[in-house]
Amino acid sequence: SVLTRDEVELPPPAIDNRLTVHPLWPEIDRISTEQIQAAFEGVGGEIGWQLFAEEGDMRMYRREMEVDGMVMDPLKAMHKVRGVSAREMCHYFFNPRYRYEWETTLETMTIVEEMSSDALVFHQTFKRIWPASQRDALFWSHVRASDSNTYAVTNHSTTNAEYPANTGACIRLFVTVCLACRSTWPAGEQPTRDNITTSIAYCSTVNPGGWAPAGVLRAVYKREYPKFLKRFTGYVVDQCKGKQLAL
Ligand code: 18C
Repeated sequence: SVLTRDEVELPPPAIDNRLTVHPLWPEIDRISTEQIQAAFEGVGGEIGWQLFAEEGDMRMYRREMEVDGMVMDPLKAMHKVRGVSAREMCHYFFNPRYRYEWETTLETMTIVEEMSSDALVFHQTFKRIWPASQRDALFWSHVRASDSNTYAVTNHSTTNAEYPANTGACIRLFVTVCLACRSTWPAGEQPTRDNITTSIAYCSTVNPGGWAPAGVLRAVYKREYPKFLKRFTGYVVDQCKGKQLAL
């Protein structure tokens, strides 16, 4: 059968060989492995995680953390989405073609490097939040399968001589994000759009990189993270409607 454009570009089921010879590979492999493992660990017994948003199956927790007066609260969110697979979720999160359609904090996005089919480097600028300076970020993004039902995207800040930090209007922020997804369906059945459920764990730590008023920052967190996760998952469900389930 003829493959559609989407099917060709779905996250590969195994690591792309081109990535494993890239100078960043050891770092990408180590951080992705750590992040994916941490994402699937619960927040239940852990001290310090406080629930700050809850809606339907979505739960968001944060841990208050300040380093030299700068807010760096780690965030952890759990969600369950019916009718889409882990691979589809990660496809829409990783592939830059869709990013402006769901990412509302974005001002500009540039692909700095295409390392392989499963790893890219991005430069992004974000909308300015008054009264702080505008922020930008430079990060690698890697999508991988852990097994046939589990896919994850990890984003982590990096450097590039052609994109130096803090030279223009923007302050460089530092980010570590992981979107880890696992699909399940009733035992003994074939997976379909009607019986598949994907559990999502989204973890994020953003270091604002320079002064930002703590109160404003925490208010932005509280508003923007739930908005992002609801909008992104809704977007993926809409995009997948009428398309064949991709496992
Ligand atoms: O993970 C997400 N998106 C990925 C693809 O873009 C990628 C992005 C990571 C960057 C996250 C940092 C975003 C900072 C945005 C600041 C400006 C927001 C403006 C909003 C106003 C309309 O991994 C989804 C990311 C969802 C982001 C939620 C917001 C997080 C807020 C963190 C604030 C820290 C910035 C400090 C700026 C100073 C503000 C006083």
